[in-house]
Amino acid sequence: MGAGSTPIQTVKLFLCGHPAVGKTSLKRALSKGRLKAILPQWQKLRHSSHCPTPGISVEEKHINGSGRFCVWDCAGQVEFHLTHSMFLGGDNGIFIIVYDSTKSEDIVKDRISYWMSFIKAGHDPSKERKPSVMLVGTHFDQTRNQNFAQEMSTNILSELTRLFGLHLEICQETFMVDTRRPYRGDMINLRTRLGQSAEDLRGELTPRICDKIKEKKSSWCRGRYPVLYWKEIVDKTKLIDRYCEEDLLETAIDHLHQMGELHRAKIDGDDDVIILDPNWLTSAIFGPIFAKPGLRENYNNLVEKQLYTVDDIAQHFDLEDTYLLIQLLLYFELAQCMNGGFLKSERIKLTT
Ligand SMILES: Nc1nc2c(ncn2[C@@H]2O[C@H](COP(=O)(O)OP(=O)(O)O)[C@@H](O)[C@H]2O)c(=O)[nH]1
Ligand SMILES: [Mg+2]
Repeated sequence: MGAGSTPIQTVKLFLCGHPAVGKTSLKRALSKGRLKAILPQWQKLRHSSHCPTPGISVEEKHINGSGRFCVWDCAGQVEFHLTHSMFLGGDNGIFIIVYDSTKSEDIVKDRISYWMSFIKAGHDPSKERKPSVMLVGTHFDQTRNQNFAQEMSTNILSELTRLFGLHLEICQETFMVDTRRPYRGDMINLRTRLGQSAEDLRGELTPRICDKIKEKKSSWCRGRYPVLYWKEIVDKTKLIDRYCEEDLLETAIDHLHQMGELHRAKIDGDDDVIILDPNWLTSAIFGPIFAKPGLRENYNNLVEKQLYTVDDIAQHFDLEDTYLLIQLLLYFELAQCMNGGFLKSERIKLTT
């Protein structure tokens, strides 16, 4: 790549774990600046109640002392695990598996090994780099005996390293935190360690055009969706760099896909679809469709049906291009068309 390339600046950070263990709280704590952490607004947030994340929320965050990250906060609810598996691939991310350290050793071990299997399954073994995994125990402030909790986490770490060490690069430190205190105890070690792991990834090179695409992509869209077909992205890129050949663009888009900046869906027999904002897809589309009733309250959801018509879907999402949405649902294997097409009379089954 040489002169046309720059080092990776933003590293992908996945927060995985069961519901209500403290993933979103950890994200907030990590991205909190030292000063802000003592302001009254933050003190209020510290006592916030649990509000489940639908789908995956993707946000770019600066973590004090560790650099820039694209943080993927994954919903813990089982119904979302299918969609997670499509995004969790990639060999250039760091995975933090969050667990509640007040739970019993058996429960914690079971849950962590569930997520490790999940990460392992999503990884392409032909890739040289193993996924980096760190374990973070939350609610440390609420454990009855902190020495006991610490010992438990060390045991679990060594047992799971024996089981998964061949496939995952598991950090050999344990981090026991109270997410409501962003600069206490192991939160500081966690930032440092995260910074070191990210540094290894930041050394890699990406084509320079990636930065320009990243800068522009929020202004690119198809109607109201942050989505383009391949042909459209070729045209748009020519406008920002007329010398950018299509094969360099291929490399750039694959890089941005790997980084989680966008998602390239290779559609059989049709032009590829580039989702410029993966957050839109997971939180605005998949989240509301696949959330269970308890999580759905905040959304104007689809009435539960066995089969949906194209009109049901069009009305629900108020989308001008229902065809594209259905194409994406089919691509992610989240829907099946019963008549095999996109006719008005089509009946669609959602894989909920
Ligand atoms: N005491 C204590 N409460 C926590 C801690 N981490 C999270 N919580 C609380 O646990 C609940 C669930 O946290 P949340 O971040 O929403 O969990 P998520 O579903 O994994 O994203 C919230 O009420 C948090 O305030 C912690 O380390 N200590
Ligand atoms: Mg959450």
